[in-house]
Amino acid sequence: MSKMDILKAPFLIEMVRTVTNMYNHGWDERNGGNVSLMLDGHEVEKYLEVEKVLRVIPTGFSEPSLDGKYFLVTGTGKYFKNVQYAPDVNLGIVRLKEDGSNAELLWGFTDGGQFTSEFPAHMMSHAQRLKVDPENRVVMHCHPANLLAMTFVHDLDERAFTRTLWQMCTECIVVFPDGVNVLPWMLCGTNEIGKATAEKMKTARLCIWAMHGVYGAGKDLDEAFGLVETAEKAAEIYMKIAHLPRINNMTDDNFHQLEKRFGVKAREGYLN
Ligand code: 2HA
Ligand code: ZN
Repeated sequence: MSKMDILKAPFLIEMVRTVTNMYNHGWDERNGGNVSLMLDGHEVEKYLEVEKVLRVIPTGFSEPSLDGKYFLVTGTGKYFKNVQYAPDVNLGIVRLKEDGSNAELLWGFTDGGQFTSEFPAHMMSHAQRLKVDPENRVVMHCHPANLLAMTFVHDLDERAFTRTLWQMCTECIVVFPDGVNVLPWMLCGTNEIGKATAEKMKTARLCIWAMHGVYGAGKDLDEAFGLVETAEKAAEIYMKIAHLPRINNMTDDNFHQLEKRFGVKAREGYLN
């Protein structure tokens, strides 16, 4: 059966649009940031001969629950700025095998490149999110300036950090009632930060990497993007007001009203 043009695949178009938008928001300078989207094997088969493996790339970790899963992922050293002009160079489609210790390249990375250096953090986060939310498909990492700035001047305690963000925009508690988790500074690109990030993904879809950036997860690219966008907006407001006298505040009573109105439940113990 002849295959359809993968450049017209809705998942590919959406990925290109999303990383372009992330770049345009200033979240992904140079080669900063990385995104992975889990694909349905049957969907991939419409576009690719899935038996045709171009290369096998060792991953350096084991994640048995993802064995056989397909991912569209951004490449290491690649600039989000350039993805729209050369998706086949800057993106790749891989299928994990041998308990996730190897990745079969099925499409992309045509210059001989490979997936993001943060592949361990992405895959471990996917595995963890799928345990708590079977609908999860996306893990997104980027460097939004205000969230990053906030990690220099705000207590990194997760409850305190979350409550501050919630207080900055009415909609925050509705968009991320599970709050944000925070990792202290750690060396990026390692299995250690991958494991630590995945552990944080048990209880929230957002994980801040102090002095580095943020991880977001969601059921699709829009949801993950919107999550990061909302948290970053809140951080922006915080950075505008943190040094000014505070005259008005959102209260815990306001939060309880929002919970009721929008049918969300704030993270256990995070409201007074
Ligand atoms: O270079 O953002 O964390 C991509 C990154 C590493
Ligand atoms: Zn980064």
